[in-house]
Amino acid sequence: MKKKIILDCDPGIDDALAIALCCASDEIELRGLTVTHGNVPLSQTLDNALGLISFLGRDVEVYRGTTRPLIRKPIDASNVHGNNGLGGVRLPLHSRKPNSKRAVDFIIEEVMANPGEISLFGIGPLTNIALALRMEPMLASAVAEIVIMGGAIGEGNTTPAAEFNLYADPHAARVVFESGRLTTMFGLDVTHRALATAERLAPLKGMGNKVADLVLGFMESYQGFYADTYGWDSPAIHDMCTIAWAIDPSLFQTKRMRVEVDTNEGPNFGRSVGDSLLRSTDAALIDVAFDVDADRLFALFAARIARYRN
Ligand SMILES: [Ca+2]
Repeated sequence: MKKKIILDCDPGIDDALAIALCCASDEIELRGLTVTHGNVPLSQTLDNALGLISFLGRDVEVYRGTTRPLIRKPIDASNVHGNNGLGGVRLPLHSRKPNSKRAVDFIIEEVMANPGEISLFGIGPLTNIALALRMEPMLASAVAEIVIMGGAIGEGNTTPAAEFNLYADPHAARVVFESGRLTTMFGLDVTHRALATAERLAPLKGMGNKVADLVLGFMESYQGFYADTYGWDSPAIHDMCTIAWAIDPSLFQTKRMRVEVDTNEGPNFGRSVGDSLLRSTDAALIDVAFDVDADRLFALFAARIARYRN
């Protein structure tokens, strides 16, 4: 049976890879893209989502989400993703418009109309999902699962303690972690093991399709940040891990942990604190991904990108 997904995103280079994989995979029924502020401001993430769906030639509705976090001051990651959120790579002009329904209303209506069937995948700051959980108290019991790219049990990337998606809205993340429906977390512990090396990207070269060429353009621009920050030859493709897992969970190893989000302002603001010994009985009990068969993940990705036709 197909997994029915609402993808809440902030494209974002790695979001773009996740969307491209999602739209080429018949294991997934993408019910809609809801867009949030995040890597760049909402006006840009929304336009990127619309431009990507148009470029991929898919008939998926895009919903406008929140422009700001719940409480904290807005931040972005344009230092990683460039001012346009796509590493300066330009998508062709498009005429797509967002659906007139708000993202939070769409999430609530779609989940409540299909109880137990819809998975919410959050691959940006979790503001939209948190607001939906607060607006509709029955949402948590009606959603099939919530899966996120976010957090880090180990070191963060935006601060030493915090990963970007959680740091960009720690209060929203806390609402999601405390909802009882977060099942699986793909944090830096695993996404930093999914690096787009030259060998893993090689099948995309000469594929002769425009989506493969777009991905290679993204990776080239993305590479600079990883070289400058970490001294790595290859960038991480964070968000794409969630969709790869939805297609083939055997790519990943997970560990059941209790995890909570620190919302105290200070050095641990936005940190996801993991407890592998399950001592903190109030914290969310979730599966934390910590390893991936990255060669097989990229083989899957390349095979799916090959399905696009110019
Ligand atoms: Ca993202």
